[in-house]
Amino acid sequence: MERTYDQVRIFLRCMENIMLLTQKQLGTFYRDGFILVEDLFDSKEMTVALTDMEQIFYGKSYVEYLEELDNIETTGSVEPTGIKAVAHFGDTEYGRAQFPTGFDALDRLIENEAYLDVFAQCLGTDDVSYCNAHLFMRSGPTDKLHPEHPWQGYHPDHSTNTFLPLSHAIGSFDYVNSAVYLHDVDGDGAPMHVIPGSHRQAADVILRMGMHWLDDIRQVPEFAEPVPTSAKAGSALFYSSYLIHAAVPFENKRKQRALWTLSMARGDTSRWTKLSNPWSGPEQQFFQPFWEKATPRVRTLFGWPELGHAFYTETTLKGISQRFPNMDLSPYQVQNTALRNT
Ligand SMILES: O=C(O)CCC(=O)C(=O)O
Ligand SMILES: [Fe+2]
Repeated sequence: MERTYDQVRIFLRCMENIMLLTQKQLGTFYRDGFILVEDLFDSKEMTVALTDMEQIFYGKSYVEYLEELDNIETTGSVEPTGIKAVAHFGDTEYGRAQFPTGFDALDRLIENEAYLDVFAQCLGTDDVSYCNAHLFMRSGPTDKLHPEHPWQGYHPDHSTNTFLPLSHAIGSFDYVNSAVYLHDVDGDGAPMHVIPGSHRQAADVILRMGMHWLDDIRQVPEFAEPVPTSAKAGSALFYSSYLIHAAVPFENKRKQRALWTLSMARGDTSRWTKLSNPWSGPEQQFFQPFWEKATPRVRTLFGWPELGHAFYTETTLKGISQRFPNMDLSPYQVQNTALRNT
């Protein structure tokens, strides 16, 4: 019911505001699992934001950083001089990459109404919940984020914000990631590569391959060809947290790639979809065995969907047992069967 009401309201807003996605664009987002939307942000705004982002990552402008690098290389000895790698998205010696950074030109990007409207459209609801945002810098001269071969490094980003596995229920249990382009990202500037439609295939492929980071997409014949997400400054990319994608190397190593990124979920999944949960990172070694033994009621205290929740299906239960091999999942199965029989 609620979803239908949301859709009608979004449709009405669509008629008032041309910045919103058309039904056709929204269809593309559902079909492909991603969409690039141009001109959501003003180019002057992007330039100011980029200047601040460069300060945070380099302590100076990128042009000055490159000049310094060139000087090191020409005045250095015969042996290549070691240069410090620039961080991708962690905090740096010059500033904070995690939201809020303390720089208005970066932090206030989240207040763009058209951007938030498109986010709500992609999520299919106005009940939108913040997961995390951060600055994502890739710096050509020192970048090592990409895998060695073009068939490697493919993965979904889903686990950044949840301890639960992927499901088939796209539009309910995935969330939406977004990147705002602070400058043009051309083909030679390491645009992220995405596999159109893979958000629908990901749950099964990950179960079949038994891993979240796929070693070799050539072993997944059902995948479409990866495509680059090149776009102009002021554009934003929106993609499902189930979409399979990878980093590629810079063809032009003098370029940088500066993105402002934000992930948001549907409010009704927000208890188990948000960043910095105590169950990830070093805490996981304690939470995993604890949850494996806990009752479903206690798991729910920590955000797990309650018994009988539509999240629990054959696919997600298999995914849960991959992550929590010692968990007795029979209560979830029994409940599901009981529900199906009523
Ligand atoms: O930067 C890219 O192009 C992709 C990186 C990525 O997928 C990740 O860090 O999760
Ligand atoms: Fe990723």
